[in-house]
Amino acid sequence: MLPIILIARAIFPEVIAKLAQHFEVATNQTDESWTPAQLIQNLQGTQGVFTTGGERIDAALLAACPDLKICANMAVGYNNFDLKAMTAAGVLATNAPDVLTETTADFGFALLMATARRMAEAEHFLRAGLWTSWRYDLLAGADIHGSTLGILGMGRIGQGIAKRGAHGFGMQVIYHNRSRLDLATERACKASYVSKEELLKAADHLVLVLPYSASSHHAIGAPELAQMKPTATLVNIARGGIVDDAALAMALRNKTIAAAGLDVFEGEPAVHPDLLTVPNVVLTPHIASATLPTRLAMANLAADNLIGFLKHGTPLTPLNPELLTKR
Ligand code: 8YV
Repeated sequence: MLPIILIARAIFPEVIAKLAQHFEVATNQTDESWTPAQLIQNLQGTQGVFTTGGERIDAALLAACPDLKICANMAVGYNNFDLKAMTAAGVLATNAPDVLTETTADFGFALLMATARRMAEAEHFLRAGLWTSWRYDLLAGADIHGSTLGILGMGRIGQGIAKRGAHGFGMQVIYHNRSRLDLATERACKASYVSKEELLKAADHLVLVLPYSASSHHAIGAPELAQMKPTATLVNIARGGIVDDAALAMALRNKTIAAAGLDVFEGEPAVHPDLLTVPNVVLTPHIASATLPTRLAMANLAADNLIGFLKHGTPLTPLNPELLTKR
């Protein structure tokens, strides 16, 4: 009998077809997010689940799904997984790193540029028919070339953004991270390690690329925003909850900082109503990894993790590999 797997949201038909060569595949035909209870119900009797980043896998779910052996996330971030509970329950977790690094770094840089150069505001202005004459400071923004790029969270995507800034735009790059990078990586990124306080004070453009956890919750709130330059740009492509969105909306309204670009939100897809009413913020619906080739590569990696583990015991990108040695 083939192992049974569940794909929790709609994904590429060719990836479903690939999985169907190895498993009995159940899918979420409606593509609506299931409630935890619905997810548990649909997981009964399944050995593997293909998750897309929004499905919470925690101790309660694991206790209710005793057949589950692997959860394969189609995302590099895995804050939807309670990894400790999964490891305790003997359930393997995998994510989808690397394949999205450059695409996501492209988007982070694009969002930085759109934000600093006020592109969304300018387009709304034009569409509203407000462009009636030239003015010396019309929608004037901040320079990117030659400015100081700050990066909070210097993993693969952070490094990709640093390289774009340093090599493409002559930016001075500073970063803060849980641990300092080795010298060769710092050199390749032309990046200098600074304290978080120094980063907040010195960055002209601050990009957040750190993982979400209890310790990064509201890493940027009112006290941190107050330390930034009034001319600064803040970009969040990491996770909702890293920024205190209510405090940010107030800081944007009061011009504590000049502008923000946000791809992720606390409680998304809901967006804090105050952010919708401030003009100096560019808002996008969590699309930093969204190019078709990259999303396909992410889906294939999640699928290959399911196949690798359930068929051969060798997943490609395990998050709790200690379970493999115990098998
Ligand atoms: C995903 C992401 O699209 O990989 C991540 O961590 O944030 C995005 O690339 C999102 O998690 C939904 O799958």
